[in-house]
Amino acid sequence: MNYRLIDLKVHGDERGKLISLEGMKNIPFEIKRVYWIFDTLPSQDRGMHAHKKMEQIIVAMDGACQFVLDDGKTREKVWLNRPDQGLYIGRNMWREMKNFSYGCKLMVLANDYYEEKEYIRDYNDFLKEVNE
Ligand code: T46
Repeated sequence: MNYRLIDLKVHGDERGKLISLEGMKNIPFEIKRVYWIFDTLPSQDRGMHAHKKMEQIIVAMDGACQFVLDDGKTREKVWLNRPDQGLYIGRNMWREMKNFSYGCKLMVLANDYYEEKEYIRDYNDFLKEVNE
């Protein structure tokens, strides 16, 4: 499975906590794009796609959600609910995002610019791609 949870180093003192993300250091790629997801609802799932080349790190800055990750052979579930943990998802991984808490805030770092044609949004097409 081409994903892993990464523990992020926390700089903390009596004033609070700080985490720094740096491309090719604690993030395993050069960061080309940052986006965030907010105003989520438990009844609304997201994702349902894979990426041919995109690598991403997702951090739950606030709240929680569940990722279902699938490489075409195995399906695993991961909870994302800590601002000091990043979920790395590599290429060719089908993802579904479910069980959002109300107003969950996800920050996502990506190794490339947004390009819709790079998405595989049909599960059968994804299975064809990974089994080729
Ligand atoms: C992913 C998960 C974790 C843009 O115009 N630019 C962007 O950079 C992105 C990410 C999206 N969009 C547009 C495309 C759609 O019209 O924003 C709309 C919502 O995107 P989407 O339905 O793909 O959102 P999610 O939450 O299902 O998936 C997103 C990312 O697209 C995806 O790469 O891995 O978050």
